[in-house]
This record gives sequence, structure tokens and C-alpha cells, in this order.
Amino acid sequence: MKIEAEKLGELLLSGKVNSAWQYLNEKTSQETFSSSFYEVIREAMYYIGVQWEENAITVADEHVASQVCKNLLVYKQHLNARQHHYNQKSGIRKAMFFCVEGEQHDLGIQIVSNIFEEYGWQTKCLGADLPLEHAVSYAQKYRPEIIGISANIAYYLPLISNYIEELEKLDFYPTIMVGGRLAANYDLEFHCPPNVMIIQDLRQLEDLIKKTGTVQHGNAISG
Ligand code: B12
Repeated sequence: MKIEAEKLGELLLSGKVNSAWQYLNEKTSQETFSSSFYEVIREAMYYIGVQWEENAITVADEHVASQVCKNLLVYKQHLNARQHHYNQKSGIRKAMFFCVEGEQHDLGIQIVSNIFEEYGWQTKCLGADLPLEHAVSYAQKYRPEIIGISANIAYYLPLISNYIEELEKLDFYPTIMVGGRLAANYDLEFHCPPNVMIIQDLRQLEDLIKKTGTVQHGNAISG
């Protein structure tokens, strides 16, 4: 995975969308879980993070790589939609995803939204930097079963708690799910109310979606 991630990282930094797409497909086409495709992207972006820490690249380079990633995710989403031929009528399970106000790291939440779509859910990904009042009013209108928030910078944890508190007041009791870099590296249970579902990685997420019968409103998975 390390070599693939570094190679993909370099392609992302070079801004070559087509080459990055080809390489990624080549390396993940044999995998059964579509999370493998996304995990290589995640590792490649983490490699880019290390390059930035070591001053080997600039913030502008990081932006280039992020933009290429966004293109890859949109293309993957487009292909998935064609392959799975979603039946919109049966796609009644709805989920919405976003990052809290100020949080710019939105590649992860787009990946999560893509994965839900692959399993036939109807999703809305509102991306980065969504103010609280807009998150609440959109949710009131859209009435998703699941609301997913991405947590990447520790500084935003108190804000994430505020969002959860407000979203838990919604009268249709959506399940609130939190994931992201912080969920994988910290014990987020201490920062979130007990009913919030904390997801550490994509395998856990895919397992959960497959067992959708056990996703309960406003509650943790019961197995
Ligand atoms: C790319 C990047 C940026 C881009 C973001 C572009 C974009 N549109 O996303 C830009 C250049 C804008 C940026 C800005 C900043 N960044 Co930055 N950035 C990164 C970098 C290199 C990669 C992040 C990324 O895209 N990862 C790839 C995705 C796919 O991974 P992911 O987000 O973890 O998501 C995966 C899982 O976590 C999960 N997931 C994610 N969300 C959710 C949600 C749910 C519900 C679920 C179930 C799962 C889930 O699914 C994904 C697939 O596995 C990281 C390095 C790193 N190690 O993370 C730093 C990093 C996150 N950034 C950091 C910092 C400090 C900043 C800045 C403050 C300074 C700067 N570098 O300019 C600003 C702050 C902006 C802000 N206010 O948010 C720090 C954060 C440290 C901390 N204190 O927490 C990091 C760790 C770099 C570092 N080593 O210091 N950054």
C-alpha cells in the first residue's frame, strides 16, 4: 500500500487526473471492497501531508492534489451510478454529510457519501464549511435517516458537539454519525453524546451499511 500511495501521491501532485485515475484503477481493480479504492486515495493524501510537514511541497501543491482527488471521486461516483443503475424509487433511505463551519477537509466526507450511494442510498453531500443553521434547516427539509459529520482538526471538536446537540433535537430523530481523521486517532466517545455513532474506518462503515437492518434511529448499532 505504501508504494502505491506514494506513486499516486506524486501523480496527484503533478495534477494529472487521467494518469492518476488509470493508476488507481490498475492497482485496485482486483479488490472486492470498493473501500480499497478510497483507502489508496486516503494514504496518498496522508503521504502528501508528510511532504508538506517536511516543507517538500507548498500549500498550493496540496490544493492541486486535493482538486485532482475531487475529480477522481466525482468520476468514481459517476461510474458507480451507471454500474448500479440505482432505482430511485427504492432509494428511499436517505443520508446527508458535511463538515462543520471552518473545516475545509472535505475529501473524506465525499468518499463516505460515495460509499453510501454504492449501496443504493440517496445522499446529499454538502461538503466543507457548512454553518450550523444551514445544516439544521437542510436536514429539516431533506429528513435524512443518517447525518454524517467529518472530524479532522481537534480545534473543531467543541463545534462538532454543538452541531450534534442541535441535530439531536430534530423531530425525526436521525442517526448522527461521526468519522474522520480524529475518529481514527482519538477516543471521540469523550467528545460526543452516547447515541452518536463513531466510525473509525471504511471497512467498519461498509459492514455497518451492509447490516442496515440494524441501524436504528438515534441509536448505536445493536448487532
Ligand atoms: C489536503 C489537506 C488540506 C487541504 C484540504 C482540501 C480539501 N478539500 O479537503 C487544504 C490545503 C485546504 C488544507 C488546509 C489546512 N490544513 Co490540512 N491537510 C490536508 C492533508 C494533507 C490531507 C487531508 C485529506 O484530504 N486526507 C484524505 C482523506 C480521504 O482522508 P480523511 O479526511 O481522513 O477521510 C477518511 C477517513 O477519515 C474517513 N472519514 C472522513 N470523514 C468521515 C466522516 C464519516 C461520517 C465517516 C464514517 C468516515 C469519515 O473516510 C475517509 C476515507 O478513509 C492532511 C494530512 C493528514 N495526515 O491528514 C492535512 C491536515 C489534516 N491539515 C492540517 C492543517 C493544520 C491544515 C491547516 C490549518 C493549515 C494548512 N495546511 O494550510 C488548514 C486548515 C483548513 C481548515 N480550516 O480546515 C493538519 C491538521 C492537524 C490538526 N491539528 O488536527 C493535517 C493533519 C496536516 C498536518 N500533519 O499537520 N489541508
